[in-house]
Amino acid sequence: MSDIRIETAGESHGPCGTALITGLPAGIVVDEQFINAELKRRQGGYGRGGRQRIESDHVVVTAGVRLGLTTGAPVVLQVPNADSRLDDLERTPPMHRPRPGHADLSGSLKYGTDDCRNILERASARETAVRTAAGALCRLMLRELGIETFGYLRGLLDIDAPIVVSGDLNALREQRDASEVYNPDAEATASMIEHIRQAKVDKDTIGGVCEVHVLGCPAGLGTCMERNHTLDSSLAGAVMSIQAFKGVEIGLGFGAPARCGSQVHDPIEHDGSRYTRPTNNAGGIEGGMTNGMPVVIRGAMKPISTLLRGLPSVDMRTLEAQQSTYERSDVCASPAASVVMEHVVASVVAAAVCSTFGGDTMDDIKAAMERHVG
Ligand code: EPS
Repeated sequence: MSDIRIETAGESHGPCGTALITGLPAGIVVDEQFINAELKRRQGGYGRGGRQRIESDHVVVTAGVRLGLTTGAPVVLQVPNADSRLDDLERTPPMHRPRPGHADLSGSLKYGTDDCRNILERASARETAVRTAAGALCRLMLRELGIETFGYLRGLLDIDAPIVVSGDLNALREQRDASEVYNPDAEATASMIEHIRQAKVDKDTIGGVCEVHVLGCPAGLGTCMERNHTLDSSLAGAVMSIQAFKGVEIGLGFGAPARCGSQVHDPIEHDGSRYTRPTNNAGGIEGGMTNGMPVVIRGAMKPISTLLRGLPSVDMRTLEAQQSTYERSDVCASPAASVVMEHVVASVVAAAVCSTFGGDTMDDIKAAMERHVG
């Protein structure tokens, strides 16, 4: 039984981000163009800062792939940083005034220093570039198995603009990608852009709610046997690991306790060939396992903690009250976070597929899935 694991390394202004992916089956077609297109999408979105004009993210595959196919060996992916300057003390000086909300203070206390630079470099959301690349490789695997993901920015501040994810997924993707905030709805897009523009004027920042749908999952991914391996706990843990994410919901999520059971649980029907549900309040997961309906998961991203006007803080050398340091940053990175979340979710689903149907090769997995579905 294979067990996909992804580890990353790299600093925001180091030479590159690196992902080590173990447990992938042999035979995944590694379409680098697809991975690069997703990296480009992650760089976009209204509200991004100056860094994205410097970077031109692309993947470099350095292990585990031969002649365009995974070999079953550990895969190493890298995303180079154009803005590499970690040891240049003039351009990357020590930082002593931690930003409330960032890892600066906790990390500096943990590692016994009053220079927040080491921790902020590693905590930076730049790391999500290589995590997206790893997730895109997992998506390539899922696609071959008929499993598709779709992520978008559902809302921010007072805007909640859910969309129905069904029908022609490619047409919906085109609509989403034409939006500067990655929401297919034109009216919602305009309102979100206006909020972000105003935050920029106010020297403030904005978070958002990202939603990801996974379509085509067979029933039974995940488990209820070992509680720490339920699919919902794995998904929640992975989504919460994305920088600045503070909340996760599956299906109705925090809305479920506001309703009685008869208004929550999705009736079970059978159409002669398969079980169906007229509703999907469970978000496709019951008992820690997929139930055959689309998996629907939301993540709440807090506003970026780097504010142009700073926030009340303390200089760690003198312990005097000071405004936090301003480091170049984004006003809103939630559109990009929706891309990251889509790929993080894809990695978890790919791992669940491998542990449920796993073998050494894609052919093994396909055969096991056919037996299961058929
Ligand atoms: C980030 C700070 C900014 C963002 C960065 C996340 O980087 P810089 O300090 O170089 O301007 O641009 O995000 C990315 C680089 C990226 O590719 O997403 C932070 O402090 O988390």
